[in-house]
Amino acid sequence: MSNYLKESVPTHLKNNTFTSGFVSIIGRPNVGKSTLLNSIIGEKIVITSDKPQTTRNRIQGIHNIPGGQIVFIDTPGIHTGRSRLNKSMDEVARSSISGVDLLMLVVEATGAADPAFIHDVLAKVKIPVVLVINKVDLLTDKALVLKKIADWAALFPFKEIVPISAGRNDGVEHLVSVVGGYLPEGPAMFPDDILTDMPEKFIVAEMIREKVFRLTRDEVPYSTAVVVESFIERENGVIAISAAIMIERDTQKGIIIGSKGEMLKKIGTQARQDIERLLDTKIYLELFVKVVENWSERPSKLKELGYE
Ligand SMILES: Nc1nc2c(ncn2[C@@H]2O[C@H](COP(=O)(O)OP(=O)(O)O)[C@@H](O)[C@H]2O)c(=O)[nH]1
Ligand SMILES: [Mg+2]
Repeated sequence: MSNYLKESVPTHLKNNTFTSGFVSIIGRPNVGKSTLLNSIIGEKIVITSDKPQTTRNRIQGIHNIPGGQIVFIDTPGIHTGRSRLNKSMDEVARSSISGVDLLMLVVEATGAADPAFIHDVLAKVKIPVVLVINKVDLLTDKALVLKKIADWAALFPFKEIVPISAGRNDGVEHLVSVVGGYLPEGPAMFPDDILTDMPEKFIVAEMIREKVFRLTRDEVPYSTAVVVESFIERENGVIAISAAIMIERDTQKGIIIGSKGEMLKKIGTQARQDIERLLDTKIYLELFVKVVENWSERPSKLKELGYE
């Protein structure tokens, strides 16, 4: 058990080579995968919420370290939902297991070790897997961490087991250096000044979608998609953005708009603050609400929205 707690020296620091690789962040919904990616990148590039299934796409965050570059891939949670969108999300999550150099499997410190899940997800996996036990801040008895490590270690030959709190940015730096130690020699895959492979327009749409997830209830978040329809950089540096919030039913329109437009205003204000922080400039944000019946079941719509 104690070898899981050792400090490992990353390969690229042992010799003078450049290390690079792709690392998928996988796990059940809501365990903190997106929070962890933001914590690693040091900026909010992916959205998070206390509702499961917030993340819908595969999003890469690029992290540069001295002598190396690690591309972390955030994924939707692995689950078994029934709608077409759910299936598409599950496929995205599962396909992220192949074609990468290492898997970071994230679990919650408060949950029990889960043999069925490990078997389902890791049965055929040959690449190194690092288990990340997240949300250790929620454990009242810190000694429990050792028991959790032992329980999970009994289920699979994890290369390392690292307890962290992504929400408090605790242990994340150590986790990254541990992961870096398992990556192969190779050149940088992205320029060293970009944080993600996703276009700004996409991230902006996601920031708006996050506010809908956080501020509305019931089925509304899951019925929402956001499309940035125009993104214009003015000469004074201000960026004018116009975006459509798409929902599936007329009845949801009232919830998004709110009485006297209050909800839409709140969504706009909070999203604008995030976008301004990310793009580091002043933003004008204009939001519309559009009803597109059953978009989450329509293949052509899903494609248009980038989900399939
Ligand atoms: N207490 C605590 N909450 C966390 C931590 N990391 C994430 N969360 C919360 O867990 C919820 C799900 O996080 P998210 O990153 O969206 O999970 P994902 O579905 O796995 O991507 C959010 O409410 C986060 O704020 C942590 O280290 N400690
Ligand atoms: Mg997520």
